[in-house]
Amino acid sequence: MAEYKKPFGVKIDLETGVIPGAKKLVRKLSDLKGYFADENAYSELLKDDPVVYEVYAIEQEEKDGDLNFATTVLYPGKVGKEFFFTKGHYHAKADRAEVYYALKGKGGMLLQTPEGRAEWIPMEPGTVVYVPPYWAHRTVNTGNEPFIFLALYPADAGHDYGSIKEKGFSKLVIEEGGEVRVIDNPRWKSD
Ligand code: S6P
Ligand code: ZN
Repeated sequence: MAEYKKPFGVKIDLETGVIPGAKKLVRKLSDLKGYFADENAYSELLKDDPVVYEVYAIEQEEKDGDLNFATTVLYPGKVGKEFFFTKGHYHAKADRAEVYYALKGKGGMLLQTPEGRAEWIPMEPGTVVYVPPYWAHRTVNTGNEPFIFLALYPADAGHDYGSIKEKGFSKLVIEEGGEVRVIDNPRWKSD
């Protein structure tokens, strides 16, 4: 017989992104060593070691069929010309998809196949992004206030950070002349 969990509702604070009762994770600049293109700018900013993003997650046991959800509060800032971003990951179960819903601020999502084919999707409050199976995904704050969004993902998706940590994305999201630009990553090498 099925085991019935108790349904529940929670209210996301739409100003701060906080989900009451959620597990909180904090990522500071020091947790993102090697991720940004401009290493001198990174070292300089590391003296302050700002918080880059926080995640509030309500997660279930890693079982097929169940769902997790989490908000992310991605702070505004840049390392050199490159906007603050989340680490980015594939799912450990690579065929697991995900949906994002933007709540506050301005940003976008960089997605990439393992071969390095990239897509950039701008996001503002109300934007829903479908992350298909097999695509790595990273969010980027291109605005001046916290960029807050909700993510819904299978409970058994897991995270695979390794390849993005090593190789990054094939594109960088930078500010140039007051504009948001998506450019080729000069350090990107396909296998
Ligand atoms: C989980 C989902 C998000 C991210 C969060 C932080 O599948 O995609 O909740 O975990 O935005 O990003 P990252 O890349 O550090 O996990
Ligand atoms: Zn994910």
